[in-house]
Parts: sequence; structure tokens; C-alpha cells
Amino acid sequence: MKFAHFADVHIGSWRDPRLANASTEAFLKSADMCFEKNADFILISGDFFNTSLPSIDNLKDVVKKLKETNDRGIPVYAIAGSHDFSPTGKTILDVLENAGLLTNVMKGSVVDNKLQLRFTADEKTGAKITGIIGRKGMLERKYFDSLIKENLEAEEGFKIFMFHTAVSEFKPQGLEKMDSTPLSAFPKNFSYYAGGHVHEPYVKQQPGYGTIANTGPLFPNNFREIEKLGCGGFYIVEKKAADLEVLFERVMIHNVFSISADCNRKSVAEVESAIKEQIANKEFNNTIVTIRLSGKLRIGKPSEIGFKPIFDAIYDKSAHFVMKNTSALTSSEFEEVKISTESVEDTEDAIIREHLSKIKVDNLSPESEFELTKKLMAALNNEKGEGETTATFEKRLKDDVEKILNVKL
Ligand SMILES: [Mn+2]
Repeated sequence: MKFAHFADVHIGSWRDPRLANASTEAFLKSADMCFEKNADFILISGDFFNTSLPSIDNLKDVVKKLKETNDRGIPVYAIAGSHDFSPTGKTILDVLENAGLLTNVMKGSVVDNKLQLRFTADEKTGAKITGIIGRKGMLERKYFDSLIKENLEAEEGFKIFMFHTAVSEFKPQGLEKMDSTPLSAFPKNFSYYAGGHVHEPYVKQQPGYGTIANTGPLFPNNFREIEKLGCGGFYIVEKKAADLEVLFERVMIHNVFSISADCNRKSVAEVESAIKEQIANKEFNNTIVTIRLSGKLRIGKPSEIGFKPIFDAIYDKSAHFVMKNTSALTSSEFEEVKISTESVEDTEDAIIREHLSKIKVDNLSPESEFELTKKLMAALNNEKGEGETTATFEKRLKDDVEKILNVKL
């Protein structure tokens, strides 16, 4: 038995036209790699899409590849991740499942307020697969906390548990503050735990449980991930007698070249020449170039750094994309502003939490107020979909907000 484990594909994650197709390309390439390696099936552990309403162009390419995958007799098993849902719980994965292109393996029923999951059996290999979806604001914790584990743990055979949440015990360095689910909430005695959500790969052997793996994204999704991971990838898992071999397959779409400069006690001109020095005599064919500046400038302000000529010079050396990060750059001319280097979502969460209960909202508990605020923000963050008229978009937005607030506008 040999299978592939993808997660956090985030189709459509980049807005810039130069990177807008990168995650789709990574998916197409990864599927082709699975064909070459004769994988029996493919797992996608959440966040297949970056939004609940992906662009038609990306969707067209993805659907075509899913069709080819199925035609080759390679089934795709998936769970939804926090990004796959609209604020009212809709996901494009349902459309793909109804078209027979993938199987959502979080299937089960509610018994006495408890969640009873059942397995989906892979016909060819006999592998038994189940899992728990990820939701925004850690709503998946409710599923874990109400999960009936006995039937899952007692089941015989090769079992796979798919999940889209951070495991508290295995949070990577730098992501310690991420909300997470403790191992104790997971059912024991599975052969393989196929994780997503944490955008960094790791494989752990956990006594009593089994192999727990998190693949990270197929293509990096932001500046930090490009800088840290360089490229994304997935696991090819092969059952060899009693052992599982888990190999990371790198998926190269673009090369990455990262520049960082410590600007402490430097002038703007000195910073500019430090960057120019790092790009001299280099070519950047099909390369994403990242520039990270940090420290406190001695003379001048961050806004005075002439990025335009630097970017132009890098593009002249055939770079595919250039991006900069100056969030840790300050000036002695201004008071330091406290900026968190965490994700936008973490920063949002921190700001909401700071302001909870400052206005009275319907006697809501702080936790419900937090969830309501998050849902409203997600709904209002929704963009007009492709082919959607302004009127339908407005109606969709209004319907979403009405459902969240439980009122008629
Ligand atoms: Mn993700």
C-alpha cells in the first residue's frame, strides 16, 4: 500500500497575478508526482481551497486534474479545513463530492450529543479512513471533545485518521502560541494520522497512537513561509511489512532567494547599498526574491528606503516575484510601534480579545462574543465571486449576516 498525504493546498491563496496560479500549479504537479509513484490514493487534510468560493480558472484546472486522478483509479479522500468554509458553513468540497471527484471522510452521526464517526474503506487497499474537519476559531474542538473513541480504537485493520488542527504537543518553534488540540483528544491505535493546518512539515512516532504527520502547505502561503520553507511538499507513505515509510516530496514551482539585512545603526543609504551588494552578480531565473529588513535606523525613516530601483534591478535579473517585509524595521526618529510578527488572524484574535465586553451585546458571554465577531468579520471579508452580479453578491452577504446575527435585515 502506498498513498500520498497533502494538506493546506490553499488554491487561490496569492492575490498578486504573478503568484495567483502558484498553489494550483503545485497541486497539478503533486498529482502528477503521485501518478508517477503509483500512489493508491490521495489524502487532502483540509484547506484544499483558500476560500469557499474559488476562482473559476483555478477551479477548472483543479477539477480537470481530480477527474484525471479518478480516471486513473486513484481515489481522493478529504476533510475540510478552516479556509474551505463560507461563514454559514458552505464548502465547495460538497460540490466536488457530489460530482464524484473526492470523498469527504468525516462521516458519522450524533448519538446522545456525542459524535460517532464511521470509516470510509478504500476499495483497493482496504485502508479505513475517517477524520475531523477544521473550523475557524477552533470550533473543531467541540467535535474532538464530543468524539466517541471506543468504536474507532477497537476497529481492526490499517486505519487513517485525518485532522486539521495543531497538536499541542507538536507545535513547531515560532508557532507556540497557536491554538491547538491536545493528543489526549485524539483516538488512539491508528496506523497513520494525516494532519493539516500547521504550515510546517513534521513526522512523529507516538506510542499508543502511531505515526503522526503534518505535511505543511503544497506551496508556501505568505512571506514567512516562502522564506522559511522555500518550497512546499507532501508525504508519500508506504506500508512495508510492519513498518511505515514516510518520505517528504518537495514540490518546486519557483526557486527562492532570501535577502535579510540588519539595519541597526545604519542610514537609509547604507541599507540600500547593503541590499544591492547581496544582489550583485546574481541572476534570479524563475526565482521569488524576499527582502527582510530589521533593526533601528540611525538616520532616516523606513519609508525613505528606495525600494523601487532595487525591485527594478531584481526584476531586470529575471526574478519571478520580489517581495519585502519591513515589519521589524524602526527608526530612531520615531517611537517604536509594537508589531506582532504572528499571522494576521492571530493579530486580529488578540485585538478582538482585548476589546471583549467593552460594549454590551445581548448578554453574550465573552467567548460567544468572540465567535460572533469572528464570524461577522469573515462574512464581511467575503469578496464578490466570479460571475456573481453586485445584486446577488449583496444578497449573499446580507443572507450570511442575517444568519449569523439571527435577525432579518
Ligand atoms: Mn492552512
